[in-house]
Amino acid sequence: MPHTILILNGPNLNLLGEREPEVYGRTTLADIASACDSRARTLGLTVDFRQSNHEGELVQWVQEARGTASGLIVNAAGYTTTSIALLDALKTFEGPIVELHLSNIFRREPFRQESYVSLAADGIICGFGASGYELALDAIARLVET
Ligand code: CA2
Repeated sequence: MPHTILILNGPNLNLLGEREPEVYGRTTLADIASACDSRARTLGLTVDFRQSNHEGELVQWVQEARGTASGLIVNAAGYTTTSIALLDALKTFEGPIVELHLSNIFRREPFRQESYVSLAADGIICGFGASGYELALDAIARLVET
């Protein structure tokens, strides 16, 4: 059975490609999901790609991932810097976690750098735009094998 990687996207990422293209690019979330599917196939992985604007739903999905997913890739968007609930859920997950951001949060406002997700993540990929998702899959493929 191939490993399943759950890719979680937080609030407003459903608007990717439609607003603020100068910051987040022109690629839509559907484009990213399809690029992830194809990268995952190459790596021998299965992806479960989701987006929610609701904190509780993201928490629920992390809880459900215990026992069904081998690794998590998380772009928690605005909840990155606010959600202790999401951090608590992530800490219960036993597999590897990669934190992901499209933009380089370290070149942006200081409040974007105070990440709760980082406290549960094995590593962070940020600043590579949409291709960061494929880089995150490459990274997690190595982590699930070790
Ligand atoms: O760079 C990232 O991926 C972020 O996680 C994106 C979040 C931001 O709050 C983080 O600091 C960094 C914002 C996601 C909002 O997505 C939009 C997409 C298109 C148009 C407007 C917002």
